[in-house]
Amino acid sequence: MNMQSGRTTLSKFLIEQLRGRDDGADLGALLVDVAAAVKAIAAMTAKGALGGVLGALDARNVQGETQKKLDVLANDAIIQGCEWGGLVAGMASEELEAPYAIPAEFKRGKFLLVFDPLDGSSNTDVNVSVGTIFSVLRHEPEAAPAEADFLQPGSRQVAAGYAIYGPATMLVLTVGAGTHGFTLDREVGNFILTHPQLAIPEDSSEFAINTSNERFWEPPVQRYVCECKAGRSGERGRDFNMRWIASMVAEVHRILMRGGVFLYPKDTKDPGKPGRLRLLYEANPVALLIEQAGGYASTGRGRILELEPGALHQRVPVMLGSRNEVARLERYHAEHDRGDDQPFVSPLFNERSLYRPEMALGSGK
Ligand code: AFP
Repeated sequence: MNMQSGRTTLSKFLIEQLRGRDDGADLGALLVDVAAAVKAIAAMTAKGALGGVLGALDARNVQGETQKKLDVLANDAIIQGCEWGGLVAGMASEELEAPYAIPAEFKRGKFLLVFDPLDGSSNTDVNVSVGTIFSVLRHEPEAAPAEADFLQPGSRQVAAGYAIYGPATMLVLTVGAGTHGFTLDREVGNFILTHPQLAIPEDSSEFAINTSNERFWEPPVQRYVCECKAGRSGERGRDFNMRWIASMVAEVHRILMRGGVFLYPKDTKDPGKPGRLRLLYEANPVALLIEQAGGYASTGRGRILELEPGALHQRVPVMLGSRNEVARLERYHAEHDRGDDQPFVSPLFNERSLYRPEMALGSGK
């Protein structure tokens, strides 16, 4: 397969990568439709305040989160770009409580498209990189899909990807044969292959987590982060760097470019939530991209891609990136669950502080 970085367009790449697959032509056509919607979203985000699309709506989405104007516009761009081509049987979005049924005027296809139209949207008003995350599943039956048809484990994705609207707009995707990055040539309007076959280093000294939640984390996460902060003076014997952009797509992109680990663990701040990130349209697609690039994606207690979804907007704990760092996190969780870990008390709970483990582990106050 002749893939020239800097020359190969997305369409040519998909023709080559999907040649010979029984669903190849339709899958490629769907990804081209998604890429077209991404270009429309890129144009909207690039206008910033000049486009009149910043700010929040007086509305909340199914997650109970304030909806940004761009959340809705990005959602509509994907729906309108992908509903008519006879390639999808149905769609599901972070912004829609129930799955989107393809209007009767359009033919249904054999794929389900699941997406977060604008991840990191709390950053749009402060001009920080945001993204679109998408996942493609199969739906063979002729009948319109029910919600249960979307509840497939991430290992059954036939494609996954994200767009990152940063200084450059990039599309990063996998069709099951590696993870590859494309950069939008704005003058021509083409996505050009610039980062073929991305590979994540097995080791890293860079972690990303919202440390303001530290007192609410489970002990194995507190232990891991505490050791990273202790640097060369502690267990790890080397210094670590920390990043937090509050836009998962940007964190994942950095990890695909240079390694690292991203954590959004479950915390006791809201005991009813097993995590912040949604399984079907955030965790699963990025988990596939990370693992296709040689990394690993876990809940801390198991591989994300093997989870059987129980609900469309289900949340999960997410720890992903450099394989050896995520394996260490799983080991810490296993030791904790077996009661083998030393009674780890984070420095947060030392004699001088107001916090005691019984406060943090139980009530979360
Ligand atoms: P928004 O889309 O509501 O901005 O949430 C983004 C996100 O789901 C993920 O992209 C970030 O990593 C995470 O939330 C940021 O969470 P914090 O607000 O706790 O930093």
